[in-house]
Order: sequence, then C-alpha cells, then structure tokens
Amino acid sequence: MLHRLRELGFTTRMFEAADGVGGAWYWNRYPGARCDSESHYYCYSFSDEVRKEWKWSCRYPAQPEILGYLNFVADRLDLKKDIDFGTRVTAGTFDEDTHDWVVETNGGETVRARFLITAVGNTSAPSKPAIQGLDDFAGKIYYTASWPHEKIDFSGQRVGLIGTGSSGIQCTPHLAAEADRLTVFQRTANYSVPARNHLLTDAMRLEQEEKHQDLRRKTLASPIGMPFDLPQLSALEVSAEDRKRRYDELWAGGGFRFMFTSFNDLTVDLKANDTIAEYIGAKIRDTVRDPATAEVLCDFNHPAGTKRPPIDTDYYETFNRDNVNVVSIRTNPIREIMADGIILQDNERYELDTIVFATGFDAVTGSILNMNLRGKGGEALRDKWDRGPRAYLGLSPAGFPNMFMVTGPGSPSILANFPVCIEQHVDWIAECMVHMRENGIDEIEALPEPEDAWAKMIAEEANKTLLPLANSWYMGANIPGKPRVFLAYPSGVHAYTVICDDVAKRGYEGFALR
Ligand code: N01
Repeated sequence: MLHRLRELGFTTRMFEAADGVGGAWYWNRYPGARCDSESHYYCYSFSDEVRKEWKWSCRYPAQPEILGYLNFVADRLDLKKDIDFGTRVTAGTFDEDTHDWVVETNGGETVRARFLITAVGNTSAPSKPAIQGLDDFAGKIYYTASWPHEKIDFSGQRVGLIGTGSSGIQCTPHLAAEADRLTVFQRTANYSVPARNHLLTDAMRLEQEEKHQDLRRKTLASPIGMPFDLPQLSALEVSAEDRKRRYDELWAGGGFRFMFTSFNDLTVDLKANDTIAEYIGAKIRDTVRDPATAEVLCDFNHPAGTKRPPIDTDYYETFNRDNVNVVSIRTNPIREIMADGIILQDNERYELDTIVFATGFDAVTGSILNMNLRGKGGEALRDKWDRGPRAYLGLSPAGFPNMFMVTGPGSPSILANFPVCIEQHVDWIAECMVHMRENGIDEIEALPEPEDAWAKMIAEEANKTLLPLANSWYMGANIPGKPRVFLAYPSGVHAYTVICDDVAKRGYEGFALR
C-alpha cells in the first residue's frame, strides 16, 4: 500500500507497532513456525523484478525465511525510511469539518490525514486466556503469537502446551524434541494434514517461473487465491474405492490441496464431510501407536475444514514419543494454574516448568478495534461493531468516511491466500483515492443500506455452508463475549474481486461521494 501510494504521489505516514516489517511473520517466531501455503504463490505478484530476484528455498518456507523475504521487499523498494516503527496508533477520530482523520500515536504524536487505511492483519491481537492463577505460575510462560527473539532452551523442562490450532500443531514436534516432557492440553481435536515439505531444486524453480502466467491466471480465478484445479465431483457420487484413491493421492501430495481439491461438497454437505473426517481419523489411528492417545486426537466435535485446516510436519508421529502425551480438556477443563503447574477440573495435576500458550487471536476485528477509532458524530467503531463487524464490501464501515481496511472483516481474506487478497485491496483502494483526487472529491462514505445488505448476504451465504457449525475464530467463537458472526465474505476472492470492480465501475455504487 505504501509503495503504491508513494508511486501515485500521495503523501503518507505509516505506523508499525513492531520494530521491523513482517506483521504476523515478525511476531510469530515460535519453533516450527512455517507457512502453510506454498512459496511460489504465497508472495507478492505486483513486481516481476521483485519476484525474480528472490529465490525460495523450499515448498513451505519457515518463518525466518518469510521475514527475510518481507525485509528484502521493503529494502528493495526503499520503504523503511517511510515507516515509523515501534509506534502504535492509540486513537483515530474523523473530523467532519475538514474530512480528515486525526490520528494519535503512543509516541504522543497527532497526525492529520485525508485517508485512514488499516493494514493491521487478521491474526495480530493475541488471545491470552485469563485462567485463574496464571500470575502465580513460578515457571516461564510463552505465547506463540509474541515469541521472544532469542532462542529458548527447553531442555530438561517439563513443558505444557495449551492449544492445538495451526500454531500449537506446528510447534509440538519441536518442543517435544527438546523438552524433557511435553504435555499437550487439547480443548478441540483438529484435523491436521501433512505438509510434505521439501527443498526446491533449480529445475523446480525454473518450472514454476515458466508456468508463472498460467499459475497466476489460475490463482486469480480461484475462490481461495491458490493455483489449484478445483474439484468437480461430489464425494458422494463416486464409489468408496475411487474416493479412497483420490484421498490417498492428495494425502500423499500433502498441503491444502487435500482439503480444497478432493471433492466439491466437503464444506456444504455433512455426509460428504464425514468421508474426509473419517479418512483423517483413520490416518491418525494408523499413525499413533497408543489407541487411547489416538482416540483423544480423533475426538472431533466439528466438521473437517470448518476451522482453518492445519498443515503439519510429524504432528501425529510426535505422540509416539515416550516424552509426549495429550490431555483432553474438552470436558475436563483447566481449573487453575498453580505455582508449579496446571490443575484440571477433576483435580488431576500436571507439574510444569514452562507453559506455552498457542491460544490464538482476537482475530480479524481485535487489531482494528484496539486502535480506538471514532467516526462521524464521535461514534466509536467498538460501539458500531458491538453485535459484530459491519463494513460495506468488507472495505469501509458506514459512518467512517475516508477509512479503508486491507483484508478487513467481511472480505474473503481469512478464507484465501493472503497476498492475493492484500494486493486486490491495495489496488482497489489506490484506484479509489486516485478517482477522488482527479474528481475533486473530499469524502467517500459507505452507505448504511448496502452495508446492511452486505452483512445479510455474508450471513446467508455462510449459512449455506458447514462453516458456522464450528466454534472457530472465523465465527469469533474463540473469544468469550465476542459476537458470533461469520467474519469473512464466504464466496471466494474471485467472486469478491468481480463485485468490487463492478462497484468501482459504477462510480462507487453504494458509497456517498462528497
Ligand atoms: O490459533 P487458533 P493459532 N483453554 O485459534 C485453544 C494462522 N496461522 O495461533 O479450538 C484451552 O487456531 C483453541 O481451542 P478451541 C492460521 O490462519 C497460520 O493456532 O478454541 N484452549 C485452539 O486449539 C490459524 O488458523 C500459520 O477449542 C484454548 C487453540 O488454542 C490462525 O493463525 C501458522 C483456550 C488456538 O488455535 C490461528 O492459529 C500458524 C483456552 N482458554 C497460524 N483458548 C501458517 O502457517 C484457546 N484455546 C501460515
């Protein structure tokens, strides 16, 4: 966004809470942090030079490599000089008289700007559960979402890991390899799929480059922003043998293709979904030698793929180690944290030296609301969104003129490949700002009716799928008291892009331009 606005001749101020670029890849430095999307499409596409100058080492790069890439891009485009690092926005208020935003920072600065663009990520506000006794714990506590920069030595430690989402699943094998003992506290059994990571050879990179245009076309035509061939068949219209053959083939290939390209009805039909859930369950039981442990790991309570699918390397295999065990806290939750460990509802005690929280985020809305934004009439965004986020096209909330959100709530980003969604928003916002500049327009504001219609459409479309059945962060269900609202446009990034382009072509239909 900064690069595009600078190119277009806008004056910018950019604030970043961290001391460096990278966002999620800056903060999430836990052992095993690795991308779940493949490197050749989990990257920027806006510059052929930038793309060609960077060489990915493997199919799924680890966090340091992605952070290195983001630093490379920022340096290559000379962006850092225009970023105020270590600076948090503490408030933003729309001034109706001047059509400007007045932004305050934790450094005590007050800045006026015609436009306020949030690019604060979807998994940026860590969720730190308020478990009774947490402050009394005498050992060390770490959060995957804000991991220390220095290497942590877990050797000789009894480590407790809370959380079995993507982060917990990625760090489990690494903690197990170092710790004396690892106890994984699982509230919800997840459906993890092997990544099958591998190094990229020069020949592989060359092939990716040769196919780049084709892959890009596929990426942009796809609902998830990934260059996959979409499934045409229902899981229920093929024989059991053919179904198994298809699952076997995609399981062997690894990654998101298993969930997204096997059959076309897995997230809309419970019976179809049962077939993939049973397949994953069988794989877990084949992998995990202790049947009781396997049963805990297969204790599913939601359809497969209705929480963000985790991708792993040796997750289930890790439970065959002598120093690792899983404890179900689904019906026997953590009662308290004591000085020396964790005690469950039934008084079962686990003595620990270290607790790692992989407990996720106040996703999508948390980082936006934490900025204390106020729109027309001094309305707080927090109040406007008290029954769930509302924003026309997931881009701009009514009553908050000249404000745009990159990958905000009500856009497809959390269900798709982020770089694709980011670039689409950046292009749309930049073009809108140029349109305003060229036409002497001071203010753009989403109208309440199209915003309501957008929220209604999201709920209706989401309810046609199985996604609302899970207590997921997609639904806001992981945060106590957060409204249960589906947080994304559910019909895919391609359909979404068509709608956004159409709105722009029609002179920003649904917005008031003043
Ligand atoms: O967080 P999560 P995450 N007591 O919310 C449990 C992205 N990501 O950091 O399911 C006990 O998924 C919670 O249990 P439950 C990706 O989009 C990407 O793992 O709510 N347990 C769950 O098991 C991902 O989806 C990569 O019942 C508690 C876990 O903690 C998103 O970030 C890598 C609890 C939280 O799982 C978030 O993933 C990693 C409590 N009080 C993450 N509170 C890539 O590779 C929560 N839990 C790109």
